[in-house]
Amino acid sequence: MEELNQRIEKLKKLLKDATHIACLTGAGMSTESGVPDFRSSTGIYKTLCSEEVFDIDNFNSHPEEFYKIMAPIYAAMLDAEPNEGHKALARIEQEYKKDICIATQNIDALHQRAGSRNVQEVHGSMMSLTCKTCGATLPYSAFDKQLRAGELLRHNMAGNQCHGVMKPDIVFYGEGLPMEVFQTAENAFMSADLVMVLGTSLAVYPAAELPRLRKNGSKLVIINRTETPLDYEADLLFHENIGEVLREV
Ligand code: CNA
Repeated sequence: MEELNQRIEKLKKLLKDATHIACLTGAGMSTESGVPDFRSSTGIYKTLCSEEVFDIDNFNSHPEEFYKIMAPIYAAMLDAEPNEGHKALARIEQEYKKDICIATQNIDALHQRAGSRNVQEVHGSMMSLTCKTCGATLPYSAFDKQLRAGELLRHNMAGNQCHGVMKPDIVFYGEGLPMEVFQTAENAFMSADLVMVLGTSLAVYPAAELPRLRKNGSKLVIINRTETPLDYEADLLFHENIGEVLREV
C-alpha cells in the first residue's frame, strides 16, 4: 500500500472530480464518537451479547431482555456527538456542493446531526419507537430515562392508556428493510461516479450489496480498519481510522 499522505491526495482528487457520490456507512463510522460497533474486538458481539438479541422473534417473545441488554448501548448512542468523519461528509456536501447520498446501516442519527441532508437509514433508526398494539410512533425522548435504565418500554409510560410494548424503529434480523429507503439508496449507487464504503465489515445483506451496484467506470474507495470482502475491487483502500483520513480531506 502507498503512504497514507499519497492515498489522501488521491482521495482529494477523486472527491474533487466526482459529481455524484454514494456512501455506505456502518458502525465503524461512529466508534470515534464512543459507540461500539458489532464485530471489532471491542464490539458489542464480543463484549455484550450475541446476534440473537437483534432477532425479531426474540424481541417479540422477550422484549424485556432486549431493553435490559441494550441499555448501555442506548446510553452511548444518546450521548454521542458527530465525529470528524460525520462532519467531513457533511462539509463535502455543503461547502463543496457535491451531491452525496449516504446509505447508513447505523441507527444513531449522527450523520443527520452533523448536517448531512440525504441520509437513507436502511436499517431504520433508534430515534423513534412504535407501539406494537396501537401503532403509535413516539420519539425516544419520551422514554429517555427508561431506555437508560434498561426498562421494558410500554406505551402508557408516555402518558397514554395503551399498554402495548414499544418496539424501536430499527430493522431486526428477520424483518424486511424499508423498501422506499432502500430503493433510493440503490438508485444512488447505480448512478454515482464515486462510491465510498466507510466503517462496515460488509457482513450484513442486502446493504452489503449496494457498492456492487456501481456502474462501470465509477471509482470505489474503502475506509475500514480491517479487511472487507470488497478490498480487492477498491481503487483506493485505507485500513486507517475514518476520522484520521477524512479530517485531512
Ligand atoms: P460491524 O460488522 O461491526 O463492522 C464495523 C467495521 O468498522 C469493522 O470492520 C471495523 O474494523 C470497522 N471500524 C471500526 N471503527 C472504525 C474506525 N474508526 N475507522 C475505520 N473503520 C472502523 O458493523 P456493520 O455496520 O458492518 O454491521 C451492520 C450493523 C451494525 C447494522 O445493522 C447496524 O445497525 C449495527 N450497528 C450500528 C451502530 C450505530 O448505529 N452506531 C452501532 C453498532 C452496530
